[in-house]
Amino acid sequence: MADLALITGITGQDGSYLTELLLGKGYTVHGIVRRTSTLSRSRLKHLFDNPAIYGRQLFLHYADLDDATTLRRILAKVRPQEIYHLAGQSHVGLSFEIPESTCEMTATATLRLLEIIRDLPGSPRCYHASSSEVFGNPAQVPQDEETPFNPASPYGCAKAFATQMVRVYRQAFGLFACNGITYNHESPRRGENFVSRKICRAAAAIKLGLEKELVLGDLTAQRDWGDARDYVRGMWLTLQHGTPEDFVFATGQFHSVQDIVSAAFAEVGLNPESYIRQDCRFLRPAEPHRLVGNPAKAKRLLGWEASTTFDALIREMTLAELTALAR
Ligand code: G4F
Repeated sequence: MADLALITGITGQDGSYLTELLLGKGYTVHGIVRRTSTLSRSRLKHLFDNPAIYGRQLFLHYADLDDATTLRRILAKVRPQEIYHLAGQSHVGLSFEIPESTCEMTATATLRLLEIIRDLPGSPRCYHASSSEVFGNPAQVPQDEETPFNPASPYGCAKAFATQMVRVYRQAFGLFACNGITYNHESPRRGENFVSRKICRAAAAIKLGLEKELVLGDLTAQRDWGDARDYVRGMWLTLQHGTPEDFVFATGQFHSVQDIVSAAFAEVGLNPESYIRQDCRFLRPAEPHRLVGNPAKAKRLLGWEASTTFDALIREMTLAELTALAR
């Protein structure tokens, strides 16, 4: 029987790359999508437009994460062997504005899904997209799978709850449920309101004379930035491992927002100082510090390693923006 996977959040950056990875491995892929008034599925358009894939190897189902009845019905019908739970409100800054719905979509929805999986026959394997934000302001640098949670945002709290619930359901009910604790991961498909894409897009737009300035928040903020395609490979490897375990996926290296600015503007041959303006609108009420991951366990047990350098990633993203905007 062909491998069968179900992805929540299939239309996002990670969902789209994971879909391509699984289809390439011969999987049949089912995705859960929210009904929206616009068709915001550009990341998967090339697959929907391919009649050899869409409706044959790739299927979509409408459901909201707060609709347990529909989720239960879809999972019972599809009977996936692997479930990748990637959906949720993923913007940390926004979670300070909409904390309740962030907790509903990120924390409670994960618990809801675990409850449904608990009742499913066939014990599907489940990957939960956890986040470095669970560590918030961590007591240790770098962080690993044993580092205590200390979230600094509503989003981080919601992810900490969901991550711990995955652990509880694994221990209490024997589910093959795993957390991938991923650090920031970027690509040309990153959403435009995340800082890496925002900067690369602005550098390209300013170069082409389409925009005049780039308005940012904290330029000194540091993160461990990697390539999203490496991280979806980690998701798949997590569910192929013999035992259900949690893994940290990270590069192990810090870079600042200013480093992204410098790399992107260097790529288009401009001096960023002439174009950058800081605005407190983009500052967050609280900012995590010293978030950098130790991926040693993933390397040892899964053979996983980050394959792209920070500079190569920002270069690729900036060139992709130049190409898209020039079109
Ligand atoms: O790109 P960001 O919005 O990513 P953030 O908040 O670190 O969260 C991302 O990574 C997490 C870890 O994997 C995920 F859990 C989460 O879902 C998401 O994918 O911001 C990065 C840094 C922050 O310190 C922010 O304050 O950039 C700083 N920043 C400075 N100016 C800005 C801006 N961030 C945004 N989005 N926009 C700005 O203008």
